[in-house]
Amino acid sequence: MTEIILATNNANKAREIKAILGGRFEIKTLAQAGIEIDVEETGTTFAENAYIKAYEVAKLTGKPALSDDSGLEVEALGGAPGIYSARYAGKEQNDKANIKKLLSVMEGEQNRKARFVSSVCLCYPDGSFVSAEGEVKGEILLEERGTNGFGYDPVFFCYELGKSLGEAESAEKNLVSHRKRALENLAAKLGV
Ligand code: ITT
Repeated sequence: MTEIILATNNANKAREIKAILGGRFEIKTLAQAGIEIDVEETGTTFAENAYIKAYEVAKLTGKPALSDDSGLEVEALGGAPGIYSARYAGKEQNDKANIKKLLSVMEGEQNRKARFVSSVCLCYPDGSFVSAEGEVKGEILLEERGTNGFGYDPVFFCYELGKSLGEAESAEKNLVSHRKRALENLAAKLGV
């Protein structure tokens, strides 16, 4: 199996990516590769940021690196928080504060349609890459439901599951999630 390094500092993402692709690649985290790095996300799209993160780690390790840049797009907010999802309530990444801000900004809003987007990128040390995207549609709830998952999962009602992603077991989430779809699209392009 090809060894790839996961270019993420988000342990929840790493867990999900391993559950989805673990049988198809030998996956190592940054820590397992002995690397400490926090790449600045200077891109203007999910795809650009995914490439920036994966290329940096591929260059450093000399091995193929896989990244995920993802976020929540809320229709009534013109797609916000989008690429700023992790830092919506400020630079210190904090899921609780992000949810609190989102619920307050959405107070009284009737249109609660939203989607999660994931852009994944497998980049090689020479800078060549394969990338793919996935999405899952739903609505922003009025309050948190469930404690599973991470990020905005407790306030995202997933149409396909008929429950919030905070109420879904990880195996259920991994059947329909934006990340699952992006990774399967990537795997199809790679023929694995
Ligand atoms: P890395 O850049 O190190 O991978 P990060 O958490 O900073 O970690 P992103 O910049 O891609 O990653 O931000 C993703 C944010 O979008 C994440 O922190 C959540 O707030 C939100 N998000 C993405 N996927 C999610 C999911 O499956 N469930 C809930 N929230 C999610």
